[in-house]
Amino acid sequence: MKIDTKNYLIVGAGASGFSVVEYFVAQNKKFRVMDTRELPPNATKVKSMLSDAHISFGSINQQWIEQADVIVLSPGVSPQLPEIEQAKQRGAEVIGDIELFARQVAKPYIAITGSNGKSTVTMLVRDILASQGLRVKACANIGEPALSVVNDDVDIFVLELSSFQLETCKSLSALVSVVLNICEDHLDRHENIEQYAQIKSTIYKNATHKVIPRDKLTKSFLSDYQTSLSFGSDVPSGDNYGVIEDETGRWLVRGDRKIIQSSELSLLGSTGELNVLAALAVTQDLIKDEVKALDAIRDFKGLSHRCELVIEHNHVQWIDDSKGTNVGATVSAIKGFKQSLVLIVGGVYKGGSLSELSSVVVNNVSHVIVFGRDRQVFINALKDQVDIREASSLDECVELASQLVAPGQVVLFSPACASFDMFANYIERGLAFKQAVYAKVIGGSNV
Ligand code: UMA
Repeated sequence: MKIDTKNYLIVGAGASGFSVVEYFVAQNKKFRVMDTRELPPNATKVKSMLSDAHISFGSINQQWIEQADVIVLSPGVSPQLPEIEQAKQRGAEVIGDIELFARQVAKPYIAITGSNGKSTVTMLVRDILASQGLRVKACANIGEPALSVVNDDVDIFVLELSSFQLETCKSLSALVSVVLNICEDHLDRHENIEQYAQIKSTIYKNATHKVIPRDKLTKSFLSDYQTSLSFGSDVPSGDNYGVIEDETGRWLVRGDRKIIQSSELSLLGSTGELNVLAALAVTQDLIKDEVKALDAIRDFKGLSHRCELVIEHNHVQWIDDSKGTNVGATVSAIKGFKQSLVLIVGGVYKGGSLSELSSVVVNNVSHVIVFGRDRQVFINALKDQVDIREASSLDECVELASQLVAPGQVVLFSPACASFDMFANYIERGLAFKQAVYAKVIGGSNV
C-alpha cells in the first residue's frame, strides 16, 4: 500500500470537522486538528481519539497552517481568512468535507442548494424516492455530515449543500443538481451576490441532469449552464414544470399534463408549490410509480419552523417561519399568503438590500413589529411604508401582535435575520415563538 506522507490539517471540530477526524482515523491518515474555539463541540471526543500533540484548540495555529499540505476546512470557517489564503498561495490544497465525500462516494447522489427551501426540498425528494422503494439517505447541511454516511449501504444520497460547503468542493459529480433560488444571503461572508451565486452554481459542474428555476434573478446568474429541466410558477414551455389555473383549479403541471392540484399540498402558498415542482423535476427519472410519489407529496407536511402553522385562533393564523434567516426567505413567505399580515422581523441582519421587502410590505402587511440587535435597520427601511412597532423581546412581539391583529389576518414570524443575538439557533428561536404564542393565545404550553 502506498504510504500517504502528506501533512493534513483539519480546521474546525464541529459536526463536519469531527466526521473528517473519524474518516481519517479509519483511513489511517496522519493529521492534526485545530479549532479557534477553546472548547469546540467535539473537544472531548477528539481528545479521546488523538494525542495532545495533534490537537490545538483556542486560537489559530499559524505554524500548523504553514506546515499543512492539505487543509480540510469546516464550512463555518471562511477560506478567505488571510492565513488560509496564504496557505493556498504557497500551494496547500484547501478542501472541505464534501470534497472528500465526492472523492469517496460510490453511489449516485442528488445535490440541492439554494438560498431558501433547500431543507424542505431535500426531505421531500428523500420521501419521494423512498416511496419508490429506493434506500435513500439525506445528509450534509441537514442531518448527519455527508462523510459520516458515505459508505452506508443505500441506493442514493440526497445532499443539501450550503454555499459554504460548495466553496471548498471541486469534484462534485451529481446525478441531478439544482439551485432552487438565489437571493442575498450570507453577505457577511461572501463578497457580493454575484460571488455567492457563482459559488452556488458550481453545483452544476459535472452534473448529469441540471434542474434550473425560471425566476429571472436566479436564471440571470445561471445562464452559463445548459438546463435539462426548468421549474417555475408560470405556465411552462415544452416538458418543463410549472403551474396552470383553469376552471377546475390551480394545478402543478409538466408541459400541459396536470400532475397534482395545489389545494392537495400541505406546503403553504406559492413557495410550497415551487418546492414541490423542484422536487418533481429532480426526481422525475427515478419515479416509476407516480401514484406512490404523489401520495408521498400529499403526506409531506413540511418542516418545523418553515412557514409552519402554530395555531389558528379567533380566525387568526399564527405562523412560525423562524428558518426565514434572510430577507429573500421573508419576502417569499410574505408572498405565499393571500391574507393581510402582521409581520415580526429582527435579529442579526446578514446584509443585502431591503427594497423588495419594502415593496411587498406595502401591499401585504398592516403592521411590522421589530426586535433584536439590528431592528433599527428595519425601522429605517420600512418606517415610511407601514406602521412599525418596536419590542425588546420575542414575548413582547407576540403580545403586541395579539393587540394589533384583526380576524382574518395572519401573524407571520419570519425574522429575515440570523438568531444568535438572542438564541442558540433558529430552532430555539422558533420554539420560543411557539411557546409565547401558546401562552398568549390559549394561556398554556403546547411545545
Ligand atoms: N468556528 C470557529 N472556529 C473554528 C471553527 C468554527 O469559531 O475553528 C465557528 C464558525 O464560525 C461557525 C461555528 O463555529 O459559526 C460552526 O462552524 P462549524 O464549521 O464547526 O460547523 P459544523 O458543526 O461543522 O456544522 C456544519 C454546518 N454549519 C455551518 O455551515 C455554519 C451545518 O449546517 C451542517 O449541518 C454540518 O456542518 C454538517 O455538515 C448548519 C448551518 O447553519 C445547519 N448551515 C448554514 C445554513 O444553513 O445557513 C450554512
